[in-house]
Amino acid sequence: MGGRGPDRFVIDSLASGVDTIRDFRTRERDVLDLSELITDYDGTPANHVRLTGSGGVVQVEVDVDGGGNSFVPAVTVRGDMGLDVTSLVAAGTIVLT
Ligand SMILES: [Ca+2]
Ligand SMILES: [Ca+2]
Repeated sequence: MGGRGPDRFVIDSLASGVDTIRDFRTRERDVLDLSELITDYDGTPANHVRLTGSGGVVQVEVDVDGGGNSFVPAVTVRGDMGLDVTSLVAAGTIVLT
């Protein structure tokens, strides 16, 4: 999954288990698109996405209806994404809408 240059990783279902994205590179403008999962965006990125982990392995959890009260695992991202949800959404690296 993913190669040199920009890749767009679209997560469109939570039903098929948690996949792993390898080689996610923000400097290549790789994008993680979660918009198909978000049913009711509440305007606050951190209410919809929680990033945990470190060392280049990030667990991505999603709260599809916002509020930050019902996170479920969505995908694991290996690479250089980091953990700053607000900045990643502002930069367009993580797409919620
Ligand atoms: Ca890439
Ligand atoms: Ca919720």
